[in-house]
Amino acid sequence: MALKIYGIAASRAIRPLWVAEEMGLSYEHIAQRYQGGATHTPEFLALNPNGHIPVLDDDGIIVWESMACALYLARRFGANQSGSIAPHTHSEEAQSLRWTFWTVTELEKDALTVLMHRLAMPAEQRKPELAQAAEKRLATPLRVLEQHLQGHRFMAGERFTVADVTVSSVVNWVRPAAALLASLPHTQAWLQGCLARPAYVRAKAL
Ligand SMILES: N[C@@H](CCC(=O)N[C@@H](CS)C(=O)NCC(=O)O)C(=O)O
Repeated sequence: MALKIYGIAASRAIRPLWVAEEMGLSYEHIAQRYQGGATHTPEFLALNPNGHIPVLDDDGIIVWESMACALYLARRFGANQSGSIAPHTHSEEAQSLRWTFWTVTELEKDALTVLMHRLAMPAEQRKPELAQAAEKRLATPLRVLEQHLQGHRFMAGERFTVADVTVSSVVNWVRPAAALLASLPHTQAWLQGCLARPAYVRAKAL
C-alpha cells in the first residue's frame, strides 16, 4: 500500500488518522507507540529525526508534524473532489491554515497541560495549580473561537473541513476543564458534533 500512517490513535496521530477516515483513503496503519523511547530507535529516527509520532509515508514522501500531516492529506487527496474535507476555495484554504496555526500557537501547549494535569497523569503526579493557570490563559483564545462559532457552524467555510479536525483535536484536550467549556456553549456544541462523526469514532478505535 502506498500510503502509511505511523502512530497510535491515542496520540497526535489521531489527526491524520481522522482525516484519512473522513476521506475514505486506503492506507496502512502502523500502530507505532511512543512510550518508553519507542520512537527513538535508529529505524524510527530515520523517518522522523525528532523521534515523534505521527509520520506519514506517501510513497516515499515523508511528512511529520501532525497538523502538516492532516493538511497534507486533505490537499493531496481531496483538492479536486467536491464534498471532500479539503479546502476548495482560496478563502477556505486561508481560514484552514489560519485556524490550524492559531491552534498550535495559541492553544496546544496550555490544552495539553489541562489534559495532563486534570486527567492523563497518575493522580499523585498531577498539579492542579498548573491546570488552573493554563485554563486561565486559555480563556482568552477560546473566547475568540467562541465568537467565531457564534456566527459560523464550522471553522472554514460552511461545511466540515480539515480545519475542524485540526482545531477540535486540540480543543478536545480541554474537556477535563468542564467549567471552562461550559462557559463556551457554541464551542461545546461544535466539539460534540466533531467528536460524534463516524470517521472520528473509527479513527479513535484504531
Ligand atoms: N509537534 C509534534 C509533536 C509530536 C509529539 O510530541 N508526539 C508525541 C506523541 S503525541 C511523541 O511522539 N512523543 C514521543 C517522544 O517525544 O519521545 C506534532 O504535532 O506532530
